[in-house]
Amino acid sequence: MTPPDQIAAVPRQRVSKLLAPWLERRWPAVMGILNVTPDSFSDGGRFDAPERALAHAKAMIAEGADIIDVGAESTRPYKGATPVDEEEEIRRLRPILRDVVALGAPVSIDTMKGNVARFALDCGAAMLNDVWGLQRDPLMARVAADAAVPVVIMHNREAVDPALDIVRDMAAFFTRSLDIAAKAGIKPENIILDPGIGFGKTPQQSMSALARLKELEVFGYPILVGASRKRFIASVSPSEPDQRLGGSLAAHLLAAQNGAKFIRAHDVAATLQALRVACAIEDLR
Ligand code: HH2
Repeated sequence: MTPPDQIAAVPRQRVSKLLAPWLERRWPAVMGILNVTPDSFSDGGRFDAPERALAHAKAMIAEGADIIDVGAESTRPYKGATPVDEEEEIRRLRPILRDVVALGAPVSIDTMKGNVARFALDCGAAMLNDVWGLQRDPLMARVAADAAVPVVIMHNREAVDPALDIVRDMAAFFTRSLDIAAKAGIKPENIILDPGIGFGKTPQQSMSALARLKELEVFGYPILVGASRKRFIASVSPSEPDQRLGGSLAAHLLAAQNGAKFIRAHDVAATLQALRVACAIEDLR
């Protein structure tokens, strides 16, 4: 796949200070998931009490998480989450965010809303993660540009279309997002692309995206993959979300082998161990 003309691959002469050590490392950075929601698909309601949220963040950092990704609105890739307004999202974040930041690991905020992103940055968040790739709220790109922090641009679709070539669809989506980013003044070294496993995709399309991950390299940006506990795993091996560790590890190892530099995962210790062991073996080739 070739990138469309107007977004010729960006050589990263400049590298974000925050991202540089992870981009140079042999195995990907692991982003531990902290959902302070009542309804997330695999852990909804487990960490919405502030003390439990903080304890979970602490545990993930102790397990080696490089980044903590905090989300206060479930995006439920397949079941149709209840959307919440920005006041509710901020109300869920307010009691915990500064305390999570104080633990010392860089914090990313998983939101599609500019005002929530701004609130999180004011609390010390170091990164933005937008599951609508800057295309939902026009304020997001401006907030990201002003703060000059890394931003994850994730592919998403309103509706599933099994007939689509999903990687082609991603190319068109990323072209729009990158155009928005450029116009807002987001620096290329702050951009990370994400195929959005499970979002607006059939299980087959999620697996195609993983199989063809290398095709996204033409854009010239680091890739993040979040396959943790997602439904495509159950399409191969029927299981509930909390029984999908094996499938998550398989998908994340293949993603790492295909160039992913960031892995978003619920199970930090197991994910890091798998990545490091695979890397140690590959080093002996
Ligand atoms: N997946 C989820 C949420 N945010 N962000 C990125 N960049 N990539 C992903 O694949 C991704 C994401 C869905 O997982 P989870 O947070 O566990 O569930 P929920 O959205 O129901 O809270």
